[in-house]
Amino acid sequence: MNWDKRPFAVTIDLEAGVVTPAEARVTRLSDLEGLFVDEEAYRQEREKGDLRVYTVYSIPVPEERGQLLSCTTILYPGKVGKEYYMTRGHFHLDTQAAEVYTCLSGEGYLLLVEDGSGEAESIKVVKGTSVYVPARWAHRMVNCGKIPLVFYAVWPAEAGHDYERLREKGFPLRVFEEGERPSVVRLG
Ligand code: PAN
Ligand code: ZN
Repeated sequence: MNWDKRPFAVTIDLEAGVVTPAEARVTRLSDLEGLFVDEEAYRQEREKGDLRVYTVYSIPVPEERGQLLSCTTILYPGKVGKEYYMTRGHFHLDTQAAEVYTCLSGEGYLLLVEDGSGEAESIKVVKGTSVYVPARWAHRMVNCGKIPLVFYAVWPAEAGHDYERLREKGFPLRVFEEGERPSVVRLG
């Protein structure tokens, strides 16, 4: 990255979520093995092809104290069985690092779980909803709509992502389609 500590600007397409200039990273079904509850439905989806689940456009800055990372995420509409497409979700490695998620387009739920107590929350998001994610709360976005769910996130650059810890603990909340409507379900 060409970084000269000068102010800079990017352009965000608010509907599509595309950031220019930025680096895009695509996460596909094959990257999310073990994430969805219905393993048989996952296997069947994989046989159809390796569909995109989400694309992240990152705006890079040095991962140093005081810097802010930001990105858009385009979470495509889709389901594995009855479970809606979602991001992998993570804790931050830095237990003091919070984050803000702002929905630019689409609709869904942000699922959160607190590391110590295991307390869980679901927050409905639509265009314009901005959620403050406190430190120590794992976070995962779910698209319950028929169009891409686009959101913009900002967080401390040295936060780091701990996917493994969330995978081990499991996420207590899931969102399934029930009678053509989303239903937030607590597992276990
Ligand atoms: C977001 C997420 C992004 C993709 O930028 O990293 O939406 O989700 P996963 O990282 O869970 O795959 C963020 O929360 N950054 O901290
Ligand atoms: Zn995060």
